[in-house]
Amino acid sequence: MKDLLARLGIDEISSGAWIGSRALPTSGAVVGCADPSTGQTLASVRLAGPEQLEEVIRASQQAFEAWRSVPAPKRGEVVRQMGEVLRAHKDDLGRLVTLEVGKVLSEGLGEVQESIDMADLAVGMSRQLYGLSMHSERASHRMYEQWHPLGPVGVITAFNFPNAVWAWNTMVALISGDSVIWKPSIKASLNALAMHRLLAPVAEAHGFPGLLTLIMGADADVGEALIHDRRIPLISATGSTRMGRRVGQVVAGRLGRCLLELGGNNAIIVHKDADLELALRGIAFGAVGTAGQRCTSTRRVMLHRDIAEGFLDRLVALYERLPIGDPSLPGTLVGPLIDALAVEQYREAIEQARAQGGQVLTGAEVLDRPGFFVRPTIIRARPDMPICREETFAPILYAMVFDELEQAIAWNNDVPQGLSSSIFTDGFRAAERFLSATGSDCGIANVNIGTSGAEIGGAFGGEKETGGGREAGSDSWKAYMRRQTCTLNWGTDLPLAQGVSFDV
Ligand code: UN1
Repeated sequence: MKDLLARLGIDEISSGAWIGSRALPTSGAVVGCADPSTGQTLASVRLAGPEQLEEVIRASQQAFEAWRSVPAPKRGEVVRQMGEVLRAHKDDLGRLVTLEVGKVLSEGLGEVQESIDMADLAVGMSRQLYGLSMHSERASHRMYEQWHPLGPVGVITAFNFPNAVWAWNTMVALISGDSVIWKPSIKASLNALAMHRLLAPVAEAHGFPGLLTLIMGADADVGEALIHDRRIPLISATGSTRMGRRVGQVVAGRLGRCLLELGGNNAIIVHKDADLELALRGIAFGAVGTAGQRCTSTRRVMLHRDIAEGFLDRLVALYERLPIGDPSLPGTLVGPLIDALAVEQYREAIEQARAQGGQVLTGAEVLDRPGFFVRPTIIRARPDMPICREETFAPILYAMVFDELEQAIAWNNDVPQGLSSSIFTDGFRAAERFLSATGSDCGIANVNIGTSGAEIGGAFGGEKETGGGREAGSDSWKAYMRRQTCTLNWGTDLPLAQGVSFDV
């Protein structure tokens, strides 16, 4: 463990503020970063305050002013080199994800792969920042739109994807010509430090030390100052709906832009004609993978009455066989929750579910061992139970039984969140019904695939209280750029649009 941290440049106490490879002196509280499998402190960070943030914003702005004039494909080349650095360190970075946030190793490595994929995708995008051209209504006029760099982007990330969610934003922001200020979750500081210390030197080697900056500090001062700052035209925030609501309100108050990726309450519908083997595996990965701590984790499952009871028995049996334990060991499928607070929230949600009439079918147990391990839980529930409308970041699955597909679709949509959704069916009609305009209201809708584990090529995000943002693939790059509509007159007359005459 010590070797791993040393290889990744993580000291016993690191600064909480970085401009390129330069650590700023900080004087805030020293916060320990713990291994959730043992509760032991791995290393610490001395938090930054508003003064360091000011320095970081200035450096970021300065970097932006030069970087925006670098041709986009050349910016792509810098991002390509970052991808190469990630490839070379994939194993160490994946292990660090496992060590600090408790993902099983295959998921830790998968997360770094997601960042590598983002770098590759962004390199391609850097040659495709296309605009449209339109026909002007005026003779000898041409109209088109083009996309320009936006400015320093504030990227706020959550603990659960401490590597990839930053990459979704940063790789695309960089090829778009923006600089990036990263404010990670304090619960995943070491991952942020490792990524920053590996990739900032790549930008620095090209003459842009302020292109990547990192600030770790308390939400009350550093976080608030960051979202209020008018020099930062875009804040991209991933995390709880409560956090996103605050960010959204503050940024809207200064008429800035927000890209929000917030809570989910994702459901899988298992229709009577489903391939039940696939459904079992899809639900298990969705509900139990990452110990239920993905925004895309499956939280609700709706089973057609014809298959419900037999299917639930099999699901319970599968849950009871799941290997729980040290996430770095091969074979483990369920690692720990992130911290004691998460365990408390798991306990509370189960208590509320019981009080609201839910029946625990399996799980509902905090393991008596060091670290923050809990047993994946299935609760027979009714869709109108208030707890089923909330996102609890833990492996708790609410199971409901439906008679008609219409009912299941209505339940799928009847929650405040709108991130991901799935149906398992071999029926063309049911699948298309689910995907139709009056079907799932979520940003992601899958057939015969679980709710989590999206590929980066698509635009990722959701509706309603999930915040409406779209990140990663497709045309998500547009959020990181400003659109300019240009009309050019190459004639010798000055006709006005809409037939207006103004003869002077
Ligand atoms: C998140 O939990 O914030 O689709 C992101 C998935 C991952 C991303 C999850 N690719 O589950």
